[in-house]
Amino acid sequence: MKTALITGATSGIGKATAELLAKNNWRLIICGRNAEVLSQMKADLSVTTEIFTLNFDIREFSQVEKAINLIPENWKKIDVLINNAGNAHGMDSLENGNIDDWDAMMDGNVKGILYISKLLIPGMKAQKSGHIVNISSTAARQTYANGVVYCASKKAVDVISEGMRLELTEFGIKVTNLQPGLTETDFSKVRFKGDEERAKTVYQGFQALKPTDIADAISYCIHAPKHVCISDLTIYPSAQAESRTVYKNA
Ligand code: 8X3
Repeated sequence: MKTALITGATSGIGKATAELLAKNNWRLIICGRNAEVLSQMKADLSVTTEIFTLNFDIREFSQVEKAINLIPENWKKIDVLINNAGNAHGMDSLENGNIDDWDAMMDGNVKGILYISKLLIPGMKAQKSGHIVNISSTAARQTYANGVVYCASKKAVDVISEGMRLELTEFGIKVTNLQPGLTETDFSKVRFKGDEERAKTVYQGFQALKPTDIADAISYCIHAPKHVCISDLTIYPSAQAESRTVYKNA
């Protein structure tokens, strides 16, 4: 039975991925900031598989380190790390940008991936196998006005994925960089600080991706044969060609 560690597992793409992998017989270490949701998920998913939960904020290295140190011996062989945690905060021009929003995006989307990967890579290298799946975004492919810092944080994920591949391929570790387009989760609600009406406008008039669509893609990548590495994967809703138009009036 293989083990996957999923960050940001309590909602959206992370939760859908945990649910799918649990069904497919993976043991899961599910991580997130919401202790209540984590324990509910543990109760629900333990019916089908073994679940270990880690409650921490990925933006704080000391918390990440403390959490990783809590992983028991019999859970230490991690086959797949899914770096899913991340969010957009605010939608502003650079001159009007909120510094706390910028810090939250850089700390969560960029440094969070670095922190947890730094701590788990040694184990993967020692076992000479592993797979790291980094959830980037189509925002890394095309910058849009008023989302520049978010786009930059996701561009950084692309670069980190490429760098990981350069450093880890020789150790039998695969790296997948996955760029989802508009996916209907709490993403826009968080970006617009709880403004549900504004969040809904982003997904109006077309069928956005569902978190389960991305979970399916992650599952495809991590179930590929040993000699196959899906290195980069971009997924748009069929109705989306780019993001600039979508966010022009958001
Ligand atoms: C999510 C995709 O286009 O909303 O990262 O930035 S987009």
